[in-house]
Amino acid sequence: MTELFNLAAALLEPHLAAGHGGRPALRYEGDTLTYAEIADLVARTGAGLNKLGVDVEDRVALLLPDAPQFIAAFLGATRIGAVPVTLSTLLATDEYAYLLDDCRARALVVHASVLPKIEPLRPSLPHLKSVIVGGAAPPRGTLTFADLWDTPAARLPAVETTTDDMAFWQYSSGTTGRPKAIVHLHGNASQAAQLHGRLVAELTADDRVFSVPKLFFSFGLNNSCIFPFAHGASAILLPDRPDPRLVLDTIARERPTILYHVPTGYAGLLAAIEAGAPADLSSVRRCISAGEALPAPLFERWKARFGLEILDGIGSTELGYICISNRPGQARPGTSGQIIPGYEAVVLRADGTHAAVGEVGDLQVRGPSAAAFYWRKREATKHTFRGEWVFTGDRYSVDTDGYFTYHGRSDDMIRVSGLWVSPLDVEAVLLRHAKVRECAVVARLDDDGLVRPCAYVVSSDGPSDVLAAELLSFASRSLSAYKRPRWIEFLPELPRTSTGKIQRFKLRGR
Ligand code: 3UK
Repeated sequence: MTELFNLAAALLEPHLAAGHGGRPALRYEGDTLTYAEIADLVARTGAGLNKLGVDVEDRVALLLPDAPQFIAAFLGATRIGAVPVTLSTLLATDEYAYLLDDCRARALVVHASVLPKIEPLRPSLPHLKSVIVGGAAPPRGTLTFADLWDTPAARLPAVETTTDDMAFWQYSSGTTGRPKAIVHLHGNASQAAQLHGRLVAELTADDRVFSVPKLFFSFGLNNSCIFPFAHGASAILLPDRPDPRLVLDTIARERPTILYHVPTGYAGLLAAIEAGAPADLSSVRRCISAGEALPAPLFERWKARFGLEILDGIGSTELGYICISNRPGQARPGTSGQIIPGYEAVVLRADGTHAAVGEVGDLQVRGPSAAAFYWRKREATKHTFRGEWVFTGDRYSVDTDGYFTYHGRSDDMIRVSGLWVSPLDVEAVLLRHAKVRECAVVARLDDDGLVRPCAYVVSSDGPSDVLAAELLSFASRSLSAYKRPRWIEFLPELPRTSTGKIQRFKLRGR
C-alpha cells in the first residue's frame, strides 16, 4: 500500500525523537559525529540542494569516498525527494560520460580527487547544472559543501514522498550492453535492515559496524548507512583504499563489533596476518561476507585463528541485500546458507518447473527489499523483474535442510573479489595483441578456492611460456588488477557452436 514514507527521515528522526541525538552515528578519521550532528548536516545539505534548484525526482550523482559528506549528500538528497545515484570512484572518464548522461544527473557531488576525470565531460552534459566538490579547494564553476551548508535547515521545504517513490539508484553491469541503473524505492530501501540486520547480524544500538566494501556499493551502503542508522548503531568510515594492513589497523583502533567484507578481502587479511601483520579482533563478535562465494577452507582457517564464523550470504543490488545466508551458530561452510525469513527462493529448471532437492537450476527470489526496475532498460527489466520475483542469474541447488549451494552464473559473467568481470572486456584487451588470434575468458579457482579469470588463447605462434608471460603483462597494462587473467592456456582452437558462438561452459569444465 502506498503511504507517506521518507527513507532519510525514517533513519534519523526516531533517534532524535527518542532523545538519542547525542549517541554516536559515525566514526571518521578519529572523530565522532552524533545523530544530532548528522541530522543537521543532512537537513542543511538537502536545503542547499533545493536552493541550487535540485527538485523532487531530480537525480544527484554521488562520486565520493566513504566519509560523512557521502552520508550527508545521500540522505540530504533523499530527504528532499531527490534521487541520489551512487557511482563507483574507480571508473574511467568514458564510463562516467555514459553514467552521468544515462541518469541525467541534475547535480553532481564529487570529491576533489575524482574531479579531473569529470571536468572534460561538463560541456557534453546539458542536464548537469551544479557540481559540488568535497575535499580540497574547488576550481571555478563549482561549489563546496560549505556553500551548500550556508542554507539554514529551517528553510527546508517538506517533501512528502511515499513508499513507492524512487529513493536512490545504483548501477550494475552486465555481460553485454551498458551498465543498468537499478531503481530502489523508499519503501523497499530499509526493509533488509529488519531481516538480515536483525536475524543474521543481530544489530543493536550498541554495535559499531565496519564495512570494508564502500558506500557506493549496495553491500556497503546498507552496511555503513542504512542498517546502522535503522538500529541506532554507529559506523566506522574509512575513506582510503582498503589495504589489508590498514584494515587491520582500523579494526585494532576503532574496535568494531561487526565486520563486513568480501571473501577475497578475508583471504587478504589472513595472508597479511600470516606474513606478520599484527591483528586484534577481540572486539569483533560477528563477521559477514557476501559478493562472491566463500570457500569452505577459508571459513575454517578464519575460525581456527579467531574463533569466529564468517557468515556468508548471497545478495544482489536488484534484491537490495542478502536474502539467503548462514545464521549464527548454524553456518555450513561452502554453502550460502538458508533463506532469511521474509524472503522466498525457488530453484527453477529451464522449463520453469521446480528443481528437485540437490538438482542445480536458476535461483529466483522474492522479498520486501527488492528494487523496482532498471531505468530505461525495458527488455532487461522484463528478464530480471518477473512480477514479485527477481531472476538472479545464479545457478544454485538446495539440500533437504534448505541450505543453498552456489554453482556459478547462468550467464558468462565472472565474480572476482565481489566485483563483476565481463569476459568480453578481458578478451577485447587480449585480442589487441598481434599474436592472439582468438581467446575466451572463463572463471577458474585459485589455491584459496576463490574465482579468478583464466584466458584460453589460440595463438598464431602456438603455445609458449614466453608468450604467456608477455600476454599477462600486456593485459595488466589496460585492465584493473581484479580483471587480469591469472592464467593463460593455449588451445589449437576454441569450442564453438554450429553458429560460431564460443562455448565458454566447455572451457569452464576443463
Ligand atoms: C554474486 C554471490 C556466491 C551473485 C551484494 C550483498 O554482491 C552484491 O550485489 P551485486 O549486484 O552482485 C550480485 C551477484 O554477486 N554473489 C553475491 N554474493 C554471493 N555469489 N556467493 C555469495 N555469497 O552472482 C549475485 O547475483 O554486486 C551482496 C549485499 C548486497 C549486494 N548488492
